[in-house]
Amino acid sequence: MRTFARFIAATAAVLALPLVAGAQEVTLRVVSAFPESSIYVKRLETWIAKLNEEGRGTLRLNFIGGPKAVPTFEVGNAVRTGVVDVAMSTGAFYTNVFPESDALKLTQMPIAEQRKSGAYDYINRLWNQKGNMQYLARIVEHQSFHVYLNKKIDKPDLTGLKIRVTPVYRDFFTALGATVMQTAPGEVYTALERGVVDGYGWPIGGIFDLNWQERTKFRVDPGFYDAEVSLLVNLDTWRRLAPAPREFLTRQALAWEGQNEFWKAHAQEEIKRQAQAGIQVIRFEGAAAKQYVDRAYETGWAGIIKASPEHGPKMRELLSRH
Ligand code: 173
Repeated sequence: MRTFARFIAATAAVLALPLVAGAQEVTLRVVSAFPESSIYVKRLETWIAKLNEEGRGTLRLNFIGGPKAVPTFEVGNAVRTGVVDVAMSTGAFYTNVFPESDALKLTQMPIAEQRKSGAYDYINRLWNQKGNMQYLARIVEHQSFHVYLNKKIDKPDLTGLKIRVTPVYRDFFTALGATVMQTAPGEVYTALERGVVDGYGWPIGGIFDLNWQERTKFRVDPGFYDAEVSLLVNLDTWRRLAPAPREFLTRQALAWEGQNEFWKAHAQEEIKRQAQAGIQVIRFEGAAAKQYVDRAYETGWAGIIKASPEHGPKMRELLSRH
């Protein structure tokens, strides 16, 4: 009996250990909604390696993998329910959790400014309430989106073209006359190869990561919006974290977010690389260019406001250049 009591006491102590501050290293499970060959995941892995090195005894991130572990459009729900603790994703991939997520593509000021203006706090409260997520850091910005095509156009009109989309581009490309088809990034190459689509939406950087340059003839300029990729943490996990690992994770995430100037240079390199790969630029100039970009924001915000009459207008006010 005494042995049994001791066994119970010992078991309880072991189970209680992670709750005791500083008692044990905490391990969190991380997934990516982007494929493992993408530059976003390369940077994620570099960040995790450094974090694990510096976080010995405090926090460890265990990278489970990309869409083979959790499919792209399921990652948001996996974070919401706590199936995973941390995810790298973009709002367009979890509109099935709450539709406001897709508004982050429409931000017209850097994340550093959003943190100062109160926009970040508004976003994070919404992500807490509607997604059961902590919006930890935005680790991609300064990357405009573009339409890439295999058929030539000479004005902003996609009538008769089938274009691969995510929610990012749906309203804009539809307004331009396109027939749209949604796929995860991992299915773009096959869709191009089989001629199922005549083009696709993607940021200025990253088309080489899955060899799409082999199946791309044109890029349309100018770009529009600003690609957003962020780190999300399940809110229960976040609240359960002891102060030391939570502060450590916050600091590491902010340090990564602070490196977003990288994306400006990367955009320039990718433009050169696309030209070298033979991708031609279809460029709208002057008033046509302005009209094109204005149309992108108008249709983008109209979509967000329609889906969220409650938060859409406030988000537009907080996230637009005035
Ligand atoms: O898959 C996509 O085209 C998409 O929505 C996206 C969003 C952010 C970065 C890269 C792609």
